[in-house]
Amino acid sequence: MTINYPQLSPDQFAARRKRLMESMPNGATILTAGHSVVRNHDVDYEFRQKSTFWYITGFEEPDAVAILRPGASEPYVLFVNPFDPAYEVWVGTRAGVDGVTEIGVDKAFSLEELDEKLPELLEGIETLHYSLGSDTKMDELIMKLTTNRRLTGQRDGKYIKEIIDPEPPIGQMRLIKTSQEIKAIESAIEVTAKGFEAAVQTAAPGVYEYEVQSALENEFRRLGSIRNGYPSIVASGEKACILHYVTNRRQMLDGDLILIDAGAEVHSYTADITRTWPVNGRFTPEQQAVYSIVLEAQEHAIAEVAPGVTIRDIHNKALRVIANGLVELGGLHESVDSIIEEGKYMPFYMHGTSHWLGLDVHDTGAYKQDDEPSPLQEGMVLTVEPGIYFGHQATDTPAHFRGIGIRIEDNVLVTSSGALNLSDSIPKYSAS
Ligand SMILES: [Mn+2]
Repeated sequence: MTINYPQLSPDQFAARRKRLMESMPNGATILTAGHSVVRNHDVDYEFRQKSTFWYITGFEEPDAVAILRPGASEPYVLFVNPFDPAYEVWVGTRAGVDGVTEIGVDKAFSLEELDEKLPELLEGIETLHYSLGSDTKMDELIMKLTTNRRLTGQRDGKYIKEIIDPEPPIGQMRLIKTSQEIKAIESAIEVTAKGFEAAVQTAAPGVYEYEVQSALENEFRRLGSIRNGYPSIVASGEKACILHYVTNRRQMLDGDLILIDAGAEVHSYTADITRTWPVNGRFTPEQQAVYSIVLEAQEHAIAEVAPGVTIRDIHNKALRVIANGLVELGGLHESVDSIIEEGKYMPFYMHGTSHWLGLDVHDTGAYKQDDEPSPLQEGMVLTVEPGIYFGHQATDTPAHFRGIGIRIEDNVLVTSSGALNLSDSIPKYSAS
């Protein structure tokens, strides 16, 4: 059973390029694709396109270079790996120069022509929108171009006056999701939900974490998610206190909790879901007490999400419940206000409550504007994921809480009037 999730339509990408060119009308924008990376000997890591490049081009192949020149007769130029009969036999098909004209490119070239064509395409242009340092080969070409233009500029008066990083403004564009993007995220969450169902079925005392990971990700693949949005965290017992634990090799014991933080990727958009539950189906009183606090913190934080509210407001809601809970549990002894003001909760809750979600699990887009937290707007998608961890760093923990790590995470869409928890249907253990 494969679910057919709607692809983003080509006009989405065309609209993004139009917006990009309208917002950067002077000069040219240069965006580079990712490159294959060697894993070992002659084996590469699985390639996944750079998110920003994909966002603007929708092109999945490595090494490509996109040049956007507002006002030019051929504003959208794409350099791609050429058709290669040997590659076709060994690896598979490539779009090639002819193939990409079908995806809205005004003019395509082979990458073999990049060195020669780049100065021609940028002739007379004095402003470059390019992320210096993002691509070694392109960095060199830009340096060479800048140097040459400084010399020829003596004759024609034109030189590269400025190089502006386009990544932050594109990041701001990526923050507000269209209905098609929201649909892709919802599809990713739908697949992730099925994965968690299988994981709950599989987790039990004696089972290894990787077996649960296998059940989870088997559902992802079976339902058409070709890859994860990030490596699955399948952490049992005290491993749950390691925030980005991906070793996933421990054998689960009776009485353990298991924490899974995972997300299927659908059309390059990812879910980011965390659930924590007892592997034998029953909380100990200590686990129950901690879990109840985290769940309450999460409910308070989700209820806070609305246009105009900031991620700091959401974090503060969660923090207050957690600080209060840590006092009740006996982990901390000061007043809730001083725990928050002096950051005494940090050994137990050392991460933020929310981050942006989209093409990247920690999606781009600024969290602050002019030193103030950015107010949420309709169309933003963020996580809400409080946790409490009694790991090695929490030295004053009462002994019976040692090794307990709990996080609960949902993906929330900001709507015109409030918020929609997109992952509400993924079951949570209730607090009582
Ligand atoms: Mn997250």
